[in-house]
Amino acid sequence: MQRTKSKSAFEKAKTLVPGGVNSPARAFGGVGGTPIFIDHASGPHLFDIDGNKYVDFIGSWGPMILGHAHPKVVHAIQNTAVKGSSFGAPTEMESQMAELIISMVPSIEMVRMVNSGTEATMSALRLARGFTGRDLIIKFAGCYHGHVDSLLVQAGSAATTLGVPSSPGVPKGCTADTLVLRYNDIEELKHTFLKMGDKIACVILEPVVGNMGLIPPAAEFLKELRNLTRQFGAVLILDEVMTGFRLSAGGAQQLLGIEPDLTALGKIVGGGLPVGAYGGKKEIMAKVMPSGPVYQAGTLSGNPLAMAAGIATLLELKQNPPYEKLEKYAQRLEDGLHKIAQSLNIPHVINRVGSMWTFFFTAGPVTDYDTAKKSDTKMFSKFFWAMMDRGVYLPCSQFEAAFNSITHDEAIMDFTLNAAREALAEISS
Ligand code: HOZ
Repeated sequence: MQRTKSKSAFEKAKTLVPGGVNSPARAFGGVGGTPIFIDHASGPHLFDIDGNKYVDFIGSWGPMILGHAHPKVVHAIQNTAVKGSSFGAPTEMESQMAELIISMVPSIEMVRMVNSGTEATMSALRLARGFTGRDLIIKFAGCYHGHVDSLLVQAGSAATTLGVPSSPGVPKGCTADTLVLRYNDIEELKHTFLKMGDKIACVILEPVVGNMGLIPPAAEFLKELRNLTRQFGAVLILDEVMTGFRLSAGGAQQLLGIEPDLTALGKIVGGGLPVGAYGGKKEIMAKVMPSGPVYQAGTLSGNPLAMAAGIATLLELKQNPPYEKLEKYAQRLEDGLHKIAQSLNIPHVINRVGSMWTFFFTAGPVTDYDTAKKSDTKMFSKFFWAMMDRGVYLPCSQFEAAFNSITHDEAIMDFTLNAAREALAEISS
C-alpha cells in the first residue's frame, strides 16, 4: 500500500507543528512509522490523501458513533452555519441541548457546556472542591482525564504510549493533592477513605476505562466506591467523555446502575465538533458562576455549530437507539477474533463493553494499569501495521480502546475478521 503523500505531509507538518500533530495520540508513537493524513471519511471508512481506504475503528477517538458524515449531522451543521457561527450570547439551542442531556443521562439535573473533555473534567474537579471545601482528589492509575495538570499523574492514553508517567511543566504543587490508587482495588480504596475520608473532595474515574486499553470495572468496586463517597461526603465524578451516550443512551452509569454526583461528557455530545459538558445534581451545579461562586467560563461554550452537531447526534441516538445492533456486531467481531487468535495459539485477551473493545497481546486477565502494561506492545505494533496493509485502521496504541459505529455492520465486521485472520497468521509465523 502506497503512503508516500502521507509521509511527505507528515515531514512538512513536523516543521510547522510540534511532532507534526495537534494531539500526541495520533502520531503513531505507540506503533512506529508515520501517521496517515486523512482526506475525507464516510460511514465506517476513512480515505487518506494517497487514495487508500480503511475501515475506521478509531471514530475520532469516540465521537463518531453514527459513522462519518452522517446526513442528519451534516445538514444540521450546514443549516446552522448560514445563520452565523458564534455570538457570545445565549441561544435557545443551548437549552435544547441541556434538555436532551438531562433527559438521557439519569443523574444529570443541570448541565454546563464547555469545549472539550479536558475542560469538562477540569471544571468538575474545581466544582467538587468548591462544593466540599476540601482539596484532596482521588484518581486511578491508567485512567486519563485529559491534560488537566492535577490529573496528569500515571495517566493512560498517549501518556502511557509514549512512556511519560507525568509531564514536565506540571508543578509539584499541582499534583500534591492528587492520590493515585489502583483501578478495581477495593481494599486500597477502603483503606484510603478510612485514613483520610474527611479530607477527600472527590473521586474521579472512567466507569469503563478506555485509556489503558478497554478495562471494565468490577461490579463490587463501583458499589463500594459509591458507598464510601456517600459515607464520607466526597463527590463522585464519572468521566463519561468516552462512554457517555455510547454504552447506552444514558452512558456507562445507566448500563452499570451507578449514580454519580457529577458527570463529565465530551466526544459524542458534540457529534464530531469540539464540545464537552459537565453536569449533575442541582445542589452542586448551582455553585457554578454566575448562580454560585465557583468560576468557570468560555467564549465559545455552547457554540451554535457544536450544539447543532451534538443535538442532531443525540436526537438520533434517542429516537433510534442503536445499542442492540452495536452489541450484536461487536459480539460477532469479538467471537471471530477470539477464534482466530486461539487457532493460532496467540496469548490474548479481548476486553469489550458494547461498542468499545481492546485486543491485548497478553494471557491476562487485564484488570488494571499493571496488568495492561504486561501486553506485548511489539506484537501489537506488528498487528497494527498488518491490519493497516489490509485496509483496517485500529487505534494506534495497545493502550487505547477501539470504537465501532452504527455503520460497522455484518459486512464490515467480516471484512475486518478476514484481515485479522491474515494479519495474525503473518505476525505469529
Ligand atoms: N482520549 C483520547 C485518546 N484516549 C483523546 C485522543 C487524543 O488525545 O488525541
